[in-house]
Amino acid sequence: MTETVTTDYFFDEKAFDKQDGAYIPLRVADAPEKPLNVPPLLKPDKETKDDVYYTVTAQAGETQILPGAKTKTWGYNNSILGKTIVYPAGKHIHVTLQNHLPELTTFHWHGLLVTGPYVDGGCHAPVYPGEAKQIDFTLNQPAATTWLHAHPCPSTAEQVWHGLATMVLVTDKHSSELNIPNNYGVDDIPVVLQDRIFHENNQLDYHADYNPDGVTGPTAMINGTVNPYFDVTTQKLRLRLLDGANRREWRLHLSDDLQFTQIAGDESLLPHPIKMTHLMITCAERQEIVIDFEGYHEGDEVTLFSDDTPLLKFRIHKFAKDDSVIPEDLFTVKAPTVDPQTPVRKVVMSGMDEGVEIDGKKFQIQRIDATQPVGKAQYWDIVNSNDPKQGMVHPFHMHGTEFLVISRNGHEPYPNEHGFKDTVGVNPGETVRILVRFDLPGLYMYHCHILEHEDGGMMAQIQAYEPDKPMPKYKLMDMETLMNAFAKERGIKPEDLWMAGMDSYKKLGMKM
Ligand SMILES: [Cu+2]
Repeated sequence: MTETVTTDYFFDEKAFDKQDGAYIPLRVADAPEKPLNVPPLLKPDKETKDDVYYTVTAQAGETQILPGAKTKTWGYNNSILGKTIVYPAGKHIHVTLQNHLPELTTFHWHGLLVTGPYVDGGCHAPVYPGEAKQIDFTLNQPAATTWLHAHPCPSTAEQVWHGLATMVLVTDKHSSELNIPNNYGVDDIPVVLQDRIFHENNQLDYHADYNPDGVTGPTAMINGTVNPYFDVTTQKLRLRLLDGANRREWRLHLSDDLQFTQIAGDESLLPHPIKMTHLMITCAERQEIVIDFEGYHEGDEVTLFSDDTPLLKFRIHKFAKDDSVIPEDLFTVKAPTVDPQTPVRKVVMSGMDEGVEIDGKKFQIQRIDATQPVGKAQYWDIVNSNDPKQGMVHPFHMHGTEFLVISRNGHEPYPNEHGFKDTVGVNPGETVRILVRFDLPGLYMYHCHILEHEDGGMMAQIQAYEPDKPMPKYKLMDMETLMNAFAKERGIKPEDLWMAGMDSYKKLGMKM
């Protein structure tokens, strides 16, 4: 086989976010370099042969991000972001969700195949301040880098901006036996890509920075660290990249145009490793890459960039020679078969700014937009109807399923899209066909993962049902209850409440 190395970003260059009005370019912060924060692993409360018990606490704190005053931030079992959670597939997992924040939140397991709308932690599953909830589940899915983030409507964007996002690693026997780096914190590290604006005294001010097309900031923050470096002590290093930004896409490449290898996407390893020099990641996507520092020596430095902005520096130390080869066969995708009678479902993401919609409608918390029988695969055509000249890439995300990317405008998907995914960037004017099967009955959300678009109504809900059983009725949240709770928690009248997504409905004269 001839070796192919991809040297472009796959995506249509004209659709990159640079052209959009909301876009703020990155620049290097005036702050000293600091070691990359590698979050510790969350320790289980208890573990037996078949069961694991965890407590996940959403809490407020202060974090030294920039020199001077600490920044008020939120996190999970930590002042910002969180501890990294490990869920072994097949074990019965029990989680206590505690809310020590001053306001309600939800705990959304982005990428876990768990039932909605409650365990999944979307907007129907609030945990109020001072309260705790218990959930439990068993994961039947391949090893993957997933994540936990807040998902309360219409305040997902603001709560994530404050820091509520952390990595959740699903592990299994197959992936742990492969010859790829998996020593957490040493040769296998999380890299959460985010950007922020810091105001007076290094504080965040989401309301001041609000933009309906997504909030960006000039300062890159990696795992909560500004101007980070990582001490490399092994020849090979695995990065678990997560675009945890509210709206920014990242166009990643290394100094010296150093080649790297992508081994995994959102929901699984890739069937085969893909060699590349450039990689674009859109909101909420995960890409795992392995960098080989062969040829570099103690004292050298390799830099990860987005466009021209350095994000993370790798300081090379002495390492043992590593001749291991990444296996050519990483993962076998078992694609579900589609009954030829099943029609193709079309989903249209339209609009920008306050006008964003799915299928011509804004999200309504009590409206179920679609149904699909459990176990029955269906093609979905995801259309981004934005003008190809001025539109945005909308990252389309689904809860409760892992899908396969079948085609882009009728052509082969990008080479690094052949594993299971839960989020796919759709170029303006493009139709992406995906293959969707739900294995668990429940109510699930699907939406654009630009968080301000999601809060602003570019979101819908689908009920996956068991065809031979009566349709379950779920107890759904209503906006009035949520708004009254937020107002009470903030000590203000409901009519004085400002929440990001509200603006988009108000501007169009609509009720949430
Ligand atoms: Cu969008």
